[in-house]
Amino acid sequence: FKIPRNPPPTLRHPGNWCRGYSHFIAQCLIKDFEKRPSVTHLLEHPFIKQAHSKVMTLQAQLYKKRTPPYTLRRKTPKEHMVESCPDDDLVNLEVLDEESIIAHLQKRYADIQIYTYVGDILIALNPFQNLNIYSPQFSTLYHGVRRSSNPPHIFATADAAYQGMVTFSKDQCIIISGESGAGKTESAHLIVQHLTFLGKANNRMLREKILQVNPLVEAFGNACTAINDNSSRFGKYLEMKFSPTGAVMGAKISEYLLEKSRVIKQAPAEKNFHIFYYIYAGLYHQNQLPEFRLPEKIPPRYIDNENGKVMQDIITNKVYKDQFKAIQHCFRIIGFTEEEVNSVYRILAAILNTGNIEFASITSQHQADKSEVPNAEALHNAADLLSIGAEELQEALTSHCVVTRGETIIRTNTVAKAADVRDAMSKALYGRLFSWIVNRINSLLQPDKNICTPESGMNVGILDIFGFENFQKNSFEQLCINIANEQIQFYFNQHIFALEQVEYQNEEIDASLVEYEDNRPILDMFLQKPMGLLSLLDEESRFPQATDQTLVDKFEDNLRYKYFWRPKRVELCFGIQHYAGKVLYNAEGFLEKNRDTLPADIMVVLRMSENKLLQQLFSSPLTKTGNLATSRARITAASKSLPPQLGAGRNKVDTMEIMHHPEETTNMRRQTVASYFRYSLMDLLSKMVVGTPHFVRCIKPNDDRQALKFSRERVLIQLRYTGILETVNIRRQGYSHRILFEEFVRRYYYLAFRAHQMPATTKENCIAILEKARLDKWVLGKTKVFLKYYHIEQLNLLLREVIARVVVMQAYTKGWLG
Ligand code: AOV
Ligand code: MG
Repeated sequence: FKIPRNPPPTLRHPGNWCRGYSHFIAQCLIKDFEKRPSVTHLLEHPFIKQAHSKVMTLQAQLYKKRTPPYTLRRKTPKEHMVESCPDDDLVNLEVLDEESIIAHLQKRYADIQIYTYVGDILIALNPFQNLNIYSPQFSTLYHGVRRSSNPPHIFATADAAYQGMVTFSKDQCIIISGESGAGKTESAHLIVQHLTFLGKANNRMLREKILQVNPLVEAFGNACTAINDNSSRFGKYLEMKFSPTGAVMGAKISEYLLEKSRVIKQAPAEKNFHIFYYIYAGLYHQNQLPEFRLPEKIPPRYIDNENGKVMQDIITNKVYKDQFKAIQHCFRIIGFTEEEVNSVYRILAAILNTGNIEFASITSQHQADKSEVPNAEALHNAADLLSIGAEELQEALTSHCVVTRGETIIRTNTVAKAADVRDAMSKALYGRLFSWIVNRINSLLQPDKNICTPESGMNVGILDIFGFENFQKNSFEQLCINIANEQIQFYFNQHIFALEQVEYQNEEIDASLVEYEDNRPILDMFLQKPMGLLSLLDEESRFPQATDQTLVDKFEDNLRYKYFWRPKRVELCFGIQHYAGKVLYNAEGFLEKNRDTLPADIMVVLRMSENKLLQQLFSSPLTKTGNLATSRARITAASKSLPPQLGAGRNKVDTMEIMHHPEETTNMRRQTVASYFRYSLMDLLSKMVVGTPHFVRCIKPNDDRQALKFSRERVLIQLRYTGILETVNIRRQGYSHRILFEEFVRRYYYLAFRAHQMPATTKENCIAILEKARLDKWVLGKTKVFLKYYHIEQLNLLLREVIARVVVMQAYTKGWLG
């Protein structure tokens, strides 16, 4: 075998050649020794033997309860091609119905096999216990090997994304979905962990930094809810940037729709964002509470959801104290300055003090309703922490300017209005602080432009949003969260079912169609303009006289869908039949939450702060997606590749409006949360559609968060609404990969032709390659090769084997193997 002078592009990445080669050679040789008698003797080599025994030990660990573990044995040629433990993939099940799928998953769950494939899709059952299968040794085990060599694992999915990126220089995205508490965020962490392992940069600092991003952002964006103690209250798309050779270079987060209302109020038995408890405990133990004007005995109102009990918890709960340390560590490692961190703490403490400001009525006969702050302590504390004047703050809270016919009139606020203004200010402070932290992380983790330009770099995006929610009482936040999930489900359907079937028809391929539950009508009901639910909400939000009651009436009059209903006797309620189940919403506060206004008076006061960070937060509208022009260009570009309904109404989006935070009051028409939300969804999709998607579907086996408990009903519901059964079907029957003839020849000609002679990109040459690779069940369309999901892996592995031969040859020539 000759090492080619000029290897094809796919082999050119040095990263492919040498990264982890020892382990890799071992795996190649062990797995394929029967095919290569000439190298069998290498198995006796101490170096290979050692690597082999390491692999075996790790596998035995994975299969703790399963017998027999994979053993080294000769495989039949057929087995060799579709080599796998058939149990690992639902597609291999002989009987395909709900009953057998569920029994299968249940059996696996009892064996602590939480992961199962459906073709190229990974199902992850929440184990609700710590499993010993995520150490770096396991990352090594899953690195760059045939997927079927090991049991299904989240690392295998991360690995597939990474290999796809390096081999084909194409962006990838991993979409994690599932209901609240199903394990999305944990999965996202594990993926980041494995990707940082794979993308080993020489720069250890950078890896450290990237690993701190999730914990930091989640301290600010996650909270304890009735369903999940660490529930994500925002959507997160984390892009990990890699150099052309696959070394990790940086990262970027985009955040979506933080549930700001949590800052001022939480449902019973729920909590505020984690960070408030962390800093409270941390400052308490460092005797710094007085410095940040935080009371030691009576907890601030915003975090006191249990009649004062929280204080005891903060003092005694070691977790909070430790988390505070961890957060300080995150800030430091990522590169925030001490001054910045201090400002962040001050703003958080200011928010807590703001919540304690109370108002009393001083209405007299001659005056309109007027309020004052009877106890000035909290007011002064908040003002001091924000470096603004207490007088001005009180003014802005208790009165507002109105400009009519060129004249400025000052109107007083009622007690209720003043309290609303106060809460709006707290929400705005927190929301902007959160965005600022995210932006700051992004600028600190930007790839070095000299090494990795946006053109040459590639990325793997990881989507982890808030899961589908159905509480006792559901409000505006749940509605937005559930619409976002509706959209992700739609994206999944498009990818798995719709686009695939459209292509069969275009290419005149005869393939049976799979029926699936299309949730597009529901999505239309929400997003359509001008008669969708969000548009109606916006319209109603513009009427000053509108009430939540008139809003629900408007919904009822206009939303003529079977997915919408109005229960009798419950005035403010309406129901929606989501893809994932029926949810009853309570419209109380919808209009206010959607308007999300921050009075200009407050804005003016905050802008005058002497605190640099605060000035930044309020001086200019924070742009979330960076430069206006590039953002607009990207959306336009992406929308071309979007199925028409994905960005419902996208052409009408006014980007000027979009770049402002919803609460921003400007001369422009005010941006509502709903319209901002619609834009965010689109922005998110525009990022996702450019990459090759990988899906992880998290499933919650029970509602009690108990290990080893498998509720058949609960799992069945989730399997149904996520369309797993249909997915199994289409993965069995369909062709999930469709590659243009040119592209196919360019990628794989090396398998059938000589390295230096790139053959013509014809159908015949495609056939030659496919036959040489001994694949079966492929089909040729008019312009594309249609492949089953497992073909891609087989082809890539064949390619890798070619590389392996080169590596072994090199090892020989360099004398590494003696
Ligand atoms: P979510 O992200 O899907 O919910 P999480 O990822 O926060 O759910 O998971 C909930 C809890 O399940 C975690 O706090 C862990 O205790 C446990 N868990 C999940 N996956 C694993 C795992 N692989 N190993 C061990 N424990 C796990 V929400 O953010 O609420 O939609 O908005
Ligand atoms: Mg989460």
